Amino acid sequence: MLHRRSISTLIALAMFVTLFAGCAAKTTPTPTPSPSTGGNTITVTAAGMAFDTSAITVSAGAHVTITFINNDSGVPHNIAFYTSSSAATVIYKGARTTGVSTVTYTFDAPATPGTYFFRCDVHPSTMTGEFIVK
Ligand SMILES: [Cu+2]
Repeated sequence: MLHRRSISTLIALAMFVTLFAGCAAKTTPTPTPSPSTGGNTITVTAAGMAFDTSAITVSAGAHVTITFINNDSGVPHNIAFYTSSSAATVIYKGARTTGVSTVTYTFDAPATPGTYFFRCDVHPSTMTGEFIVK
């Protein structure tokens, strides 16, 4: 009698654990990747004469799509990518857009991983950042 009861208790416990585990698995949140790190579809905003990010990260050789939002009314901005901060060699130069406006830039990332450079060509001393290719 006691033996039979402990078996049914075990079964009930096993069912409870299975049910609980199933529930826990369902409610575990899936981590969503940050749009500005790792993804090849990126949104960058310019506002108050500044970019909202100091680093844009993409995969080597990836087809990159950047949605560029210029929230500075009446002010032209762009994003231009160069091999270094000397801005001598262009990787991709996004068209200037006067705010408030949104443009989409598409280009292929360098095939060689490294830390490159981006800036706004209109404000090259203040609006700059690292273009990281992994
Ligand atoms: Cu600018």
